[in-house]
Amino acid sequence: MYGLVNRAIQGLVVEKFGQDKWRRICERAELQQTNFVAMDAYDDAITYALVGAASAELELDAAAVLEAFGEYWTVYTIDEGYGSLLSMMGDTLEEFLDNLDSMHARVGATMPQLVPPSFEREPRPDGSSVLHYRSDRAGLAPMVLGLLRGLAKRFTVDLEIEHLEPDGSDHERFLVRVR
Ligand code: 1MF
Repeated sequence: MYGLVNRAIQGLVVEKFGQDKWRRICERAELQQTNFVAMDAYDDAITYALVGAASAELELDAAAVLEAFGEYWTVYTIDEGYGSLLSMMGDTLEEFLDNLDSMHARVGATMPQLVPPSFEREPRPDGSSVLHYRSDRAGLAPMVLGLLRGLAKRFTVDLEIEHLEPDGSDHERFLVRVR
Protein backbone atom coordinates (compact mmCIF):
# COMPACT_ATOMS: atom_id res chain seq x y z
CA MET A 1 0.00 0.00 0.00
CA TYR A 2 1.04 3.56 -0.47
CA GLY A 3 3.13 5.04 2.34
CA LEU A 4 0.22 7.36 3.08
CA VAL A 5 -1.46 4.38 4.79
CA ASN A 6 1.54 3.52 6.98
CA ARG A 7 1.95 7.20 7.83
CA ALA A 8 -1.70 7.31 8.87
CA ILE A 9 -1.12 4.36 11.23
CA GLN A 10 1.82 6.29 12.68
CA GLY A 11 -0.35 9.42 13.03
CA LEU A 12 -3.07 7.49 14.83
CA VAL A 13 -0.66 5.80 17.26
CA VAL A 14 1.33 8.96 18.04
CA GLU A 15 -1.81 11.07 18.51
CA LYS A 16 -3.65 8.58 20.74
CA PHE A 17 -0.80 6.76 22.53
CA GLY A 18 2.37 8.83 22.11
CA GLN A 19 5.68 8.74 20.30
CA ASP A 20 7.20 6.11 22.58
CA LYS A 21 4.48 3.56 21.75
CA TRP A 22 5.09 4.13 18.05
CA ARG A 23 8.82 3.45 18.53
CA ARG A 24 8.06 0.21 20.36
CA ILE A 25 5.56 -0.88 17.71
CA CYS A 26 8.20 -0.34 15.01
CA GLU A 27 10.73 -2.38 17.00
CA ARG A 28 8.25 -5.18 17.49
CA ALA A 29 7.36 -5.20 13.78
CA GLU A 30 11.07 -5.63 12.96
CA LEU A 31 10.94 -3.46 9.86
CA GLN A 32 14.06 -2.32 8.02
CA GLN A 33 12.61 1.09 7.51
CA THR A 34 9.98 3.15 9.34
CA ASN A 35 10.26 6.54 7.67
CA PHE A 36 7.47 6.08 5.18
CA VAL A 37 7.13 8.30 2.13
CA ALA A 38 3.44 8.99 1.38
CA MET A 39 3.71 8.57 -2.38
CA ASP A 40 5.94 5.49 -2.40
CA ALA A 41 4.34 2.05 -2.69
CA TYR A 42 5.25 -0.49 0.02
CA ASP A 43 4.63 -4.18 0.40
CA ASP A 44 1.28 -4.87 2.08
CA ALA A 45 3.20 -7.10 4.53
CA ILE A 46 4.59 -3.94 6.16
CA THR A 47 1.11 -2.59 6.86
CA TYR A 48 -0.05 -5.94 8.25
CA ALA A 49 3.10 -6.16 10.42
CA LEU A 50 2.40 -2.68 11.82
CA VAL A 51 -1.20 -3.60 12.61
CA GLY A 52 -0.06 -6.84 14.27
CA ALA A 53 2.61 -5.11 16.33
CA ALA A 54 0.19 -2.34 17.34
CA SER A 55 -2.32 -4.96 18.39
CA ALA A 56 0.27 -6.68 20.63
CA GLU A 57 1.80 -3.49 22.00
CA LEU A 58 -1.51 -1.73 22.74
CA GLU A 59 -3.22 -4.94 23.89
CA LEU A 60 -6.08 -4.47 21.47
CA ASP A 61 -7.55 -6.96 19.00
CA ALA A 62 -6.22 -6.50 15.48
CA ALA A 63 -9.84 -5.82 14.52
CA ALA A 64 -10.01 -2.94 17.03
CA VAL A 65 -6.78 -1.46 15.61
CA LEU A 66 -8.14 -1.73 12.06
CA GLU A 67 -11.44 -0.18 13.08
CA ALA A 68 -9.71 2.75 14.83
CA PHE A 69 -7.53 3.17 11.78
CA GLY A 70 -10.53 3.28 9.43
CA GLU A 71 -12.21 5.91 11.57
CA TYR A 72 -9.02 7.97 11.62
CA TRP A 73 -8.43 7.71 7.85
CA THR A 74 -11.02 10.27 6.66
CA VAL A 75 -9.77 12.87 9.14
CA TYR A 76 -6.15 12.10 8.28
CA THR A 77 -6.60 12.29 4.50
CA ILE A 78 -8.41 15.64 4.83
CA ASP A 79 -5.43 16.94 6.84
CA GLU A 80 -3.07 15.59 4.19
CA GLY A 81 -4.75 17.56 1.41
CA TYR A 82 -7.38 15.14 0.09
CA GLY A 83 -10.30 17.19 1.42
CA SER A 84 -11.29 18.53 -2.00
CA LEU A 85 -11.17 15.01 -3.50
CA LEU A 86 -13.46 13.80 -0.74
CA SER A 87 -15.86 16.80 -1.06
CA MET A 88 -16.13 16.21 -4.80
CA MET A 89 -17.43 12.72 -4.17
CA GLY A 90 -20.73 13.68 -2.62
CA ASP A 91 -22.76 15.86 -0.30
CA THR A 92 -24.49 12.95 1.38
CA LEU A 93 -23.21 9.69 2.79
CA GLU A 94 -25.18 7.68 0.21
CA GLU A 95 -23.79 9.68 -2.69
CA PHE A 96 -20.29 9.34 -1.29
CA LEU A 97 -20.62 5.55 -1.02
CA ASP A 98 -21.94 5.45 -4.61
CA ASN A 99 -18.80 7.26 -5.75
CA LEU A 100 -16.09 5.31 -3.91
CA ASP A 101 -15.04 3.43 -7.04
CA SER A 102 -14.79 6.70 -9.03
CA MET A 103 -12.73 8.17 -6.22
CA HIS A 104 -10.28 5.26 -6.33
CA ALA A 105 -10.18 5.47 -10.14
CA ARG A 106 -9.21 9.12 -9.81
CA VAL A 107 -6.47 8.40 -7.28
CA GLY A 108 -5.33 5.39 -9.35
CA ALA A 109 -4.95 7.55 -12.46
CA THR A 110 -1.91 9.21 -10.89
CA MET A 111 -0.91 6.43 -8.48
CA PRO A 112 -0.45 3.39 -10.75
CA GLN A 113 0.43 1.02 -7.91
CA LEU A 114 -2.88 1.59 -6.15
CA VAL A 115 -4.76 -1.65 -5.54
CA PRO A 116 -8.22 -0.22 -4.97
CA PRO A 117 -11.00 -2.09 -3.22
CA SER A 118 -14.44 -1.91 -4.79
CA PHE A 119 -17.65 -0.77 -3.12
CA GLU A 120 -21.20 -1.09 -4.34
CA ARG A 121 -24.20 0.35 -2.50
CA GLU A 122 -27.44 -1.51 -2.88
CA PRO A 123 -30.39 0.65 -1.77
CA ARG A 124 -33.13 -1.22 0.05
CA PRO A 125 -36.86 -0.44 0.03
CA ASP A 126 -36.81 0.62 3.71
CA GLY A 127 -34.22 3.33 3.00
CA SER A 128 -31.25 1.42 4.38
CA SER A 129 -28.40 0.19 2.17
CA VAL A 130 -26.28 -2.90 1.80
CA LEU A 131 -22.69 -1.95 1.08
CA HIS A 132 -20.82 -4.63 -0.86
CA TYR A 133 -17.07 -4.57 -0.29
CA ARG A 134 -14.61 -6.41 -2.52
CA SER A 135 -10.87 -6.37 -2.04
CA ASP A 136 -7.75 -8.23 -3.12
CA ARG A 137 -6.57 -7.81 0.48
CA ALA A 138 -7.67 -10.20 3.22
CA GLY A 139 -8.94 -9.34 6.66
CA LEU A 140 -9.65 -5.62 6.29
CA ALA A 141 -13.43 -5.69 6.85
CA PRO A 142 -13.03 -4.15 10.36
CA MET A 143 -11.28 -1.22 8.68
CA VAL A 144 -14.36 -0.69 6.51
CA LEU A 145 -16.48 -0.62 9.66
CA GLY A 146 -14.23 2.18 10.96
CA LEU A 147 -14.29 3.99 7.61
CA LEU A 148 -18.09 4.01 7.79
CA ARG A 149 -17.97 5.41 11.35
CA GLY A 150 -15.58 8.10 10.15
CA LEU A 151 -17.88 8.98 7.27
CA ALA A 152 -20.86 9.13 9.64
CA LYS A 153 -19.01 11.80 11.63
CA ARG A 154 -18.04 13.66 8.47
CA PHE A 155 -21.65 13.76 7.24
CA THR A 156 -22.98 14.19 10.80
CA VAL A 157 -25.40 11.29 10.59
CA ASP A 158 -26.16 8.74 13.27
CA LEU A 159 -25.41 5.42 11.57
CA GLU A 160 -26.33 1.90 12.51
CA ILE A 161 -23.80 -0.44 10.89
CA GLU A 162 -23.98 -4.20 10.85
CA HIS A 163 -21.32 -6.46 9.37
CA LEU A 164 -23.55 -9.07 7.74
CA GLU A 165 -22.89 -12.78 8.06
CA PRO A 166 -21.24 -14.43 5.06
CA ASP A 167 -23.89 -15.52 2.56
CA GLY A 168 -21.66 -17.79 0.52
CA SER A 169 -20.74 -14.99 -1.86
CA ASP A 170 -17.12 -13.98 -2.41
CA HIS A 171 -17.23 -10.63 -0.62
CA GLU A 172 -18.17 -8.80 2.59
CA ARG A 173 -21.46 -6.97 3.15
CA PHE A 174 -22.47 -4.25 5.59
CA LEU A 175 -25.98 -3.13 6.40
CA VAL A 176 -26.01 0.65 6.80
CA ARG A 177 -29.02 2.48 8.25
CA VAL A 178 -29.33 6.16 9.07
CA ARG A 179 -31.12 6.47 12.41
O1 1MF B 1 -3.49 0.30 -2.73
C1 1MF B 1 -3.32 1.25 -1.94
O2 1MF B 1 -2.20 1.78 -1.72
C2 1MF B 1 -4.51 1.84 -1.25
C3 1MF B 1 -4.33 2.81 -0.30
C4 1MF B 1 -5.43 3.40 0.31
C5 1MF B 1 -5.80 1.41 -1.57
C6 1MF B 1 -6.90 2.01 -0.96
C7 1MF B 1 -6.71 3.02 0.00
C8 1MF B 1 -7.86 3.69 0.67
N1 1MF B 1 -8.72 2.77 1.45
C9 1MF B 1 -7.94 2.13 2.52
C10 1MF B 1 -8.53 0.81 2.87
C11 1MF B 1 -8.16 -0.21 1.79
C12 1MF B 1 -8.86 -1.51 2.08
C13 1MF B 1 -8.60 -2.52 0.98
O3 1MF B 1 -7.66 -2.38 0.18
O4 1MF B 1 -9.38 -3.50 0.96
C14 1MF B 1 -9.85 3.50 2.05
C15 1MF B 1 -10.97 3.78 1.04
C16 1MF B 1 -12.02 4.72 1.57
C17 1MF B 1 -13.22 4.18 2.06
C18 1MF B 1 -14.18 5.04 2.59
C19 1MF B 1 -13.95 6.42 2.61
C20 1MF B 1 -12.77 6.95 2.11
C21 1MF B 1 -11.83 6.09 1.59
O5 1MF B 1 -10.64 6.52 1.11
C22 1MF B 1 -10.42 7.87 0.69
C23 1MF B 1 -9.05 7.92 0.11
C24 1MF B 1 -8.56 6.87 -0.68
C25 1MF B 1 -7.26 6.90 -1.18
C26 1MF B 1 -6.47 7.97 -0.95
C27 1MF B 1 -6.94 9.04 -0.18
C28 1MF B 1 -8.23 9.01 0.33
C29 1MF B 1 -5.09 7.99 -1.46
C30 1MF B 1 -4.50 9.19 -1.84
C31 1MF B 1 -3.20 9.21 -2.28
C32 1MF B 1 -2.45 8.03 -2.37
C33 1MF B 1 -3.02 6.84 -2.00
C34 1MF B 1 -4.33 6.82 -1.55
O6 1MF B 1 -1.14 8.01 -2.76
C35 1MF B 1 -0.45 9.18 -2.68
C36 1MF B 1 0.12 9.60 -1.48
C37 1MF B 1 0.80 10.81 -1.40
C38 1MF B 1 0.94 11.61 -2.52
C39 1MF B 1 0.34 11.21 -3.72
C40 1MF B 1 -0.33 10.00 -3.77
